[in-house]
Amino acid sequence: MTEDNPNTDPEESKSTNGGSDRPDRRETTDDRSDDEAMANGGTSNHDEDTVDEESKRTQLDDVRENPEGQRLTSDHGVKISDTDNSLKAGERGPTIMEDFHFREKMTQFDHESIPERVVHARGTGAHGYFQPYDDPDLGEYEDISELTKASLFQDSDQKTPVFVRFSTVVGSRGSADTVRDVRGFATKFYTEEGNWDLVGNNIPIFFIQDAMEFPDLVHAIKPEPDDGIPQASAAHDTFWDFASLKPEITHMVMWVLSGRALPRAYRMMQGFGVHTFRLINEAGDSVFVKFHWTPKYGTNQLVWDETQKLAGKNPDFNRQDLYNVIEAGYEPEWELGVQIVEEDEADRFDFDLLDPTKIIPETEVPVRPIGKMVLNETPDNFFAEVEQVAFHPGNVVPGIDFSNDPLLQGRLFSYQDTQLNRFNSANWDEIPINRPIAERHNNQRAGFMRQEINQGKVSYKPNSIGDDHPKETPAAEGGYEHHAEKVDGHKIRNRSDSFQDHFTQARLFWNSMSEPEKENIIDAAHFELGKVDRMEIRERMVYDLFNNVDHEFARRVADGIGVNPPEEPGDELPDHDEADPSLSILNRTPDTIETRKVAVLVDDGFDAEHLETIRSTLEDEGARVSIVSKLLGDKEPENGDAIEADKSHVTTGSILFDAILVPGGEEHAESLKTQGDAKQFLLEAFKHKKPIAALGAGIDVLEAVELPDIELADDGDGQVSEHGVVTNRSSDDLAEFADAFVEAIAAHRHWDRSDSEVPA
Ligand code: HDE
Repeated sequence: MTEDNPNTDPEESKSTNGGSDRPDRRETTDDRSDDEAMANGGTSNHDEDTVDEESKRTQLDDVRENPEGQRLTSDHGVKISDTDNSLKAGERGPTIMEDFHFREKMTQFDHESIPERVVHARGTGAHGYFQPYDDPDLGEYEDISELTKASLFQDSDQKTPVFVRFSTVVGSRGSADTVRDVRGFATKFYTEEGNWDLVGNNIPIFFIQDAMEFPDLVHAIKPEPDDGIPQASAAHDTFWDFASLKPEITHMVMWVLSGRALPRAYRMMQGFGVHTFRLINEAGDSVFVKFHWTPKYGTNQLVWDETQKLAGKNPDFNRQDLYNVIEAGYEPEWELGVQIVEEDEADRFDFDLLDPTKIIPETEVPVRPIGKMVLNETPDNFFAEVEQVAFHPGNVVPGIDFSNDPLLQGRLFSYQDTQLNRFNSANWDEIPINRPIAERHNNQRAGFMRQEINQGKVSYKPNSIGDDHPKETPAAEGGYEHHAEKVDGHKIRNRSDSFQDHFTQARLFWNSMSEPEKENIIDAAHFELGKVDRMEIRERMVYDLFNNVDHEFARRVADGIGVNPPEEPGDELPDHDEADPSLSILNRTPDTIETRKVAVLVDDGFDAEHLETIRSTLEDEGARVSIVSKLLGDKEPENGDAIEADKSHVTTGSILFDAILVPGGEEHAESLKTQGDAKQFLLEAFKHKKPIAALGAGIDVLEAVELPDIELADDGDGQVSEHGVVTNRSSDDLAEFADAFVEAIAAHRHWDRSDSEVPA
């Protein structure tokens, strides 16, 4: 199995077939008859009746290229006899202009890159499908069709293909994955009625309320314009200067300082549509909706020290995780949920549904699960799929519509525009990854890199020559019609009074955090603001923003950044102590260890029975187990067969694992006790709150590193389990021991440890 190491040998995970171990998918489409292709107007290989999970794959198959067993050719199909030497006038002479192969090879290379996304430049993606639940519990609504006519939600037997791209926001394409940042969560649904792009984030709110502020926000948070520093980080003066002058940012800042901005994996984070959208049913009735993605593997975070070390040890940590997990056969899954608010109920909240800096608390409106999304296929080609996928919140299908959220309204312009910059053509929607499986027929023509060959004489409407085709479709037959909302107002450049409360929900978020989460937020503020040079910016953050969220919080932040703690609570401190349990990550850890990574520290002389028994339980539960040793090669146990180490200390580290096991065996334990790397592995895992288990003499290694305030099992104690450290001197009941370890891993992190004196 390949592990999360940047130096992974590609040979480990790929075999033949042009470096790919998947079937040559081109074969499947070659069977398609010409008639079929013609019937689809040459634009799609599917008609509406055949849209299913495979539809998008089959369409992509047409353009896959596989070099296995093939000859090298030019771009124009001419076989090449030598691709190492340019054509020269004499052996040591100058290169000749006529060398078309040299010119083509070099020109193609010179033009290989396209502009990176202005935000969300770094990401990764995967294919999968969405499937509605049969008979979801919709509360007062009988059926999903009462809420929306969108066809992808109607039939629980229908799987709609999706492509999802996850991303960081601030860093450039080559930056590290584990920085403190919001994560993008963008889903393209290839529905039979056209593409729907749900372009969301892993945090349910945003920094600003109006699209007009976006360029300022992004300029403030990106590297500073004079020195281009820092990369992929908010910890610098310009971001906090902007923030300290924009109280509307307070709620988002609380989320960004929390563990939400340090996801353990893309498959372990929630996703949100953020804005209020509309659902529209057949009768044309509208309800407001917020979209939620809830991960099957739970919402889990990394700890700060770990993220910083990962950024060096494996900057591709999240990207590689998603790839490896899917390649290993796991299927990351999310539940799609909706919060529904009737139009005439919209005024009952003490915030504005159109304000993107607000959530609808789950204590007020429940999230109703309506379907699931499964990711089950990695891309074949990073550039063609992940880099070229282009999202646009304006891509909606009948049954889904917009609200007047001024941030959303601005996005409806920006995404189309940014794609023109990235692709240099309005034809970006024809690229295979962006092309719908629904048929396309219109009079939009030509332009750079046009792929379609539009037949016929007419490219205008109305026309009589082509019988007025392609014809419009009335709403009753599936044509998109915008919701006929009544709008009446003066033309003004203003912010609604209903957008002015910036602290009530920031306080709700703070109140909803567990004590360790609160400490994480304070530590994060100490880091972020500790890097701000200008004292007045630090002071404004404490006095004008944090002191209006919680007085004690503001004082604790002030203490760590050289600011005088405020004496009194802020003038705008909300008078409430409400909390919403759904906001705490700690309430979102499911009872499963599927996909978790466990390192077993071994050296010669380990107890093979320990290792094999625990390993088989962990693997039965879906965990991934790696043998880690000082050096690679075979390790001889005191009993049983030798095993091969998967990783050595130089090629891995505790930060790449979720849990650690030290089996028994006298000689092996004695050796581990003398290895600084092994001791560091344990101390660091302990400091990062990870579950640790040791058996027999393996406990001696834990004793040697002196874990503070942890009772370890002694002879006759039986099993001892404390703060996620599970130990047993005896091998009498290994099954019980394995179960206790599984339970400790399922808890993910053990926040109740006192580890401040651990040096790691
Ligand atoms: Fe984006 N955003 N955004 N954004 N956004 C882009 O589009 C923009 C916002 C989000 O994986 C850009 O194709 C404006 C909120 C994701 O390809 C650009 C505003 C949310 C992605 C753009 C916002 C998002 C983007 C850059 C304020 C969560 C990555 C490249 C009005 C609901 C999609 C691109 C991918 C990307 C503009 C705010 C999510 C420039 C103007 C709020 C996940 O068009």
